[in-house]
Amino acid sequence: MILRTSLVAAVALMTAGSFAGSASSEEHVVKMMNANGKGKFMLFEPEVVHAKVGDTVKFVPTNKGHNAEMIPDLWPEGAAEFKGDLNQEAVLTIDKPGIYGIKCLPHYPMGMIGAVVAGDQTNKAQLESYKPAGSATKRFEELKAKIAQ
Ligand SMILES: [Cu+2]
Repeated sequence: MILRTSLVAAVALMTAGSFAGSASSEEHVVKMMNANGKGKFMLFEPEVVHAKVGDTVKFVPTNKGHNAEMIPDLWPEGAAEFKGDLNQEAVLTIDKPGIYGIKCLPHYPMGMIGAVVAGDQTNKAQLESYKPAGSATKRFEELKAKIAQ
């Protein structure tokens, strides 16, 4: 009798997660998703992150086909530019107070936008002047309500 034993090799990927930073700075995580199970498709979850200067926001490709990059018309003056690659994690460092508009390039016309708000909303006027594309308009109205909270 031959006993067949299938060995499953479990490979644990250990990530060295010790980011150098002050003890008070936080890392926020935003998922890039195809659906949230509540009738919303192509989204950042959460859509709005309330952070503080010095924090980081990590955008994680929970589903494929997404990226995270800056909305140039909704970006704090002097803040570093930000553009994540498709299907890749991208980490935004909050170096200035203000409102950071984020979009997924492929799904921007479907309304895949988000925002990070940190400290004083120095560029609040951009919330009024920014004109999103296509059906991003509806999402942007929701976004504004969440930014105001
Ligand atoms: Cu997307």
